[in-house]
Amino acid sequence: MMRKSNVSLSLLASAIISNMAPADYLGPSPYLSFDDVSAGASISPFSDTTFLNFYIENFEDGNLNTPGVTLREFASTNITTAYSDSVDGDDGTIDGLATGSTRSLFSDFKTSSLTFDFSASALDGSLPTHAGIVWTDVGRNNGGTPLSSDLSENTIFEAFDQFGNSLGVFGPFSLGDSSISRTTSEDRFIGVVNINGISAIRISMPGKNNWEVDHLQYGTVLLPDTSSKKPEISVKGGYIKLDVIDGRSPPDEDCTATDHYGRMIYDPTNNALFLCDKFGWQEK
Ligand SMILES: [Ca+2]
Ligand SMILES: [Ca+2]
Ligand SMILES: [Ca+2]
Ligand SMILES: [Ca+2]
Repeated sequence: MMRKSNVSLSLLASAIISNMAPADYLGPSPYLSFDDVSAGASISPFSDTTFLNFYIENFEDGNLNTPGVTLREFASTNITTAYSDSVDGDDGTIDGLATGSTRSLFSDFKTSSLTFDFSASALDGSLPTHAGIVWTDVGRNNGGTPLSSDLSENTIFEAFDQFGNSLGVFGPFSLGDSSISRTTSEDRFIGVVNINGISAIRISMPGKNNWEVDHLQYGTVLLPDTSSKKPEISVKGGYIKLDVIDGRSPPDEDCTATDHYGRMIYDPTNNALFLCDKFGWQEK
């Protein structure tokens, strides 16, 4: 599923990124749905944010195919539905379980990290300012219910800025329950906000190869113009043309008040430019 809210592409041009605030990591927080009211507080911290663009990949179509993101490692959605551990609400009901054919992204006994790289060119020209993912399950390596040691300080999160530099390692956190049967009260959102852009996020379970995530979500906010830019007038392909006054000076009374300062007029007979300042008309 793709979800997109697009305010205006033209607004993007006015987004000036000048604030150098550091990244803010979010979570881990309970997550049963992106914004279903019946999930109470267990929703995305991004659900109230206004974005220029925003996407959620819930893996229900079996693919990672929202725009502007690729997965660095190999992973799969082909986990049997007896164990596939989706976000609760993807089956339509917030009931403590991910039921039916709902899907997640599975490490497939191959990887202990999942790194999502973002591409600005596919996202209206800007990297995401907000990105997160929902951790949904861990089992024992190569299959079975987790050992108690599998549930302790097992998960870390890391985001990377617009240059690819790490914004710091977040965690480790102790996530998971003793079940691999699609329970959802264990599910946790982890995310990051970095207004200068996020080039990648990585969620890792070091040493683990049997774990799942869901609801990859990312978007870009329109930032207020806090720069010191001055208004300018420019004329492209033409001329700025002053009024003319022929062979005489402009009237003194037209250059007496402070809001007259800066007035100009041209005298072609004497080839003179008159500029009004606090001393009156000055001939240039
Ligand atoms: Ca799902
Ligand atoms: Ca459910
Ligand atoms: Ca779960
Ligand atoms: Ca579990």
